[in-house]
Amino acid sequence: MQTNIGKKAAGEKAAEYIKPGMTVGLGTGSTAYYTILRIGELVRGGLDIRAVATSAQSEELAREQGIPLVDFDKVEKIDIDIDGADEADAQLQLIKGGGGALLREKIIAAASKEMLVVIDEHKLVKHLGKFPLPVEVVTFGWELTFRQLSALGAHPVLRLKDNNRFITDNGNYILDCHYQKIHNAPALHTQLNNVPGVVENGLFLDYASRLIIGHEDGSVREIT
Ligand code: ABF
Repeated sequence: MQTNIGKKAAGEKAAEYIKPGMTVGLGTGSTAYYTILRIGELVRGGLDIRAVATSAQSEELAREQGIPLVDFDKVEKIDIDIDGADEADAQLQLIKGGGGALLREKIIAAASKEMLVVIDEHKLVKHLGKFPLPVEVVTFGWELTFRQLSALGAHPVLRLKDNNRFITDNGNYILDCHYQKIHNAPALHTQLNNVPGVVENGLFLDYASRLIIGHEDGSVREIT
């Protein structure tokens, strides 16, 4: 994978917030990838932490790096969750789920005292919505769910992978909804999650406590 300097800078910076004894949420995606590599270095250097992964992909990477993992059901609270995003605005509102892990990511984020979001500069937007909003739906009756989302103006598209239906770690489908611009994210979040068959959507509203933005020159700035 070609190194994205901004993602690497942001991902590694986030690891500086981890303290000994913490329980850490490990995000999914190509920016959180650098965080996990850095945490692996710190653990091998003696940092005593334990981690919960937001996806099978991140769990595998963490194991390879020697990061101690714990089952989420054995965890009371996560101290810091570090994850990527597909879009973020200056109010730290996010669209996530481009990697298909949004359900576990949101569960982990909700269980965390702090959520650090690591992005490169291209993810910072004025208005959410240009990136299609991922919506996770159960496979049972998904066509009806699709039609109901269409009737709400969501312009859903069933996500495919290698010409097959993409299946999440939880055995569900993803419908990517094309809004172009989201005007009232809280209202949309409620509307989507009230549609029978919808499990969760990729709007992460009021979860993030810190946005770490990496630039192509390797510099990093933060919004809290
Ligand atoms: C993950 O990070 C997903 O929710 C999101 O799709 C992904 C995208 O970020 P990156 O550009 O870092 O791969 O949390």
